[in-house]
Amino acid sequence: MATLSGALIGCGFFAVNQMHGWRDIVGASIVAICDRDPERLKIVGDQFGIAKRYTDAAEMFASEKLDFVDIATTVVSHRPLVELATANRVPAICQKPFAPTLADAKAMVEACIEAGVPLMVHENFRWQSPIQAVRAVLDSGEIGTPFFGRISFRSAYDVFSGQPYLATGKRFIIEDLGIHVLDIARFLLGDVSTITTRTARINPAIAGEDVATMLMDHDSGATSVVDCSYATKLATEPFPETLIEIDGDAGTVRLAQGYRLTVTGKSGTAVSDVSPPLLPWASRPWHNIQESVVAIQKHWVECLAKGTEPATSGADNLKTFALVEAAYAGAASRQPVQIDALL
Ligand code: NAD
Ligand code: 89Y
Repeated sequence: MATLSGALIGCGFFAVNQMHGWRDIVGASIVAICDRDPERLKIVGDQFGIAKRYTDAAEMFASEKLDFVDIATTVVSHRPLVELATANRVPAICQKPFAPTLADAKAMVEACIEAGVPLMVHENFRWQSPIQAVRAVLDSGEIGTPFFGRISFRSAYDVFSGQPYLATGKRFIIEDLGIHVLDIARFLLGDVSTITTRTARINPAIAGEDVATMLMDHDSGATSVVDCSYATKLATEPFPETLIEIDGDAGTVRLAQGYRLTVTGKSGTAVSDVSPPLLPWASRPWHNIQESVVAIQKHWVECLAKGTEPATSGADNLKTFALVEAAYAGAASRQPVQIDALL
């Protein structure tokens, strides 16, 4: 397989994981990087030995012959950068949250479809190996047909020191973290018809909500609760583990803190350790997320090679993003929100 030439835009806090990921992947390599901040450009360029460096993305597209671009900037720049990639006919990966609004996200998907340019949202949480292990249990039929799920992320980890912008936005936990947990709910239980949401802000030092509880009806008939908090102090800090409970008509699956998977089903009860591997460049507790970065980037390279649609394509991610918009609307109105009406 020929090696794909990629470029990365946005050399900030999280992009370093993506750069490590690209270094681990056969079949793709990063040939150029871009950041409007020369200091970040130098840090990442020097760390990963990338000579071609740009402070302007348009200039990079004009100068480089690229097979794909990996957009790792924060949300406000996602639409202009995806549109720039599309105008240059370069397949694009875009970090989450996909866009500031669902209308922007739809326009981005439309632009890529019209230009015939592949687009994947870097929605990596469903690629975490413990989450994939839960999905494999469901696929095995061991617990039968799911009728209930709880997908839970509760922590008091200080995410603000690494990502200070998270403390200042009017929206916080649903847009930043809940988006992943909602996507996991879709991944495990299927698409959603209705969502009911309650939010709270417990930490007085931040602008947005840091607690969200969402009740969802899935098209399959299952009901789920997605609950997220960055205001939950626990004896052992679980960051960044997503805990999962799914009840099926033939059994149950539980992903508990410490990556302990318990399956009770047609063949009895089995307990296993589904801890993610600690990659050589990774560091605890982020290793779970870091491994999923490699997995989703590998998936992208495979999809480009085969000409198939990525699991978290732009079009797919509209359904996750609609849940985010619906959650905020429903938290404000205190009414259930129908998802189909938004799509
Ligand atoms: P950051 O602020 O540390 O880095 C963003 C970088 O992009 C900055 O260096 C900035 O100068 C650069 N930039 C912004 N606009 C640009 C433009 N138009 N052209 C060139 N460079 C530009 O942010 P971060 O914490 O690394 O987050 C980046 C994105 O990654 C966010 O959307 C965040 O939600 C997401 N993120 C995802 C995960 C995950 O697990 N998927 C985890 C953390 C962060
Ligand atoms: O930005 C968030 C994400 O995507 O994963 C965890 C995080 O870094 C903080 O909530």
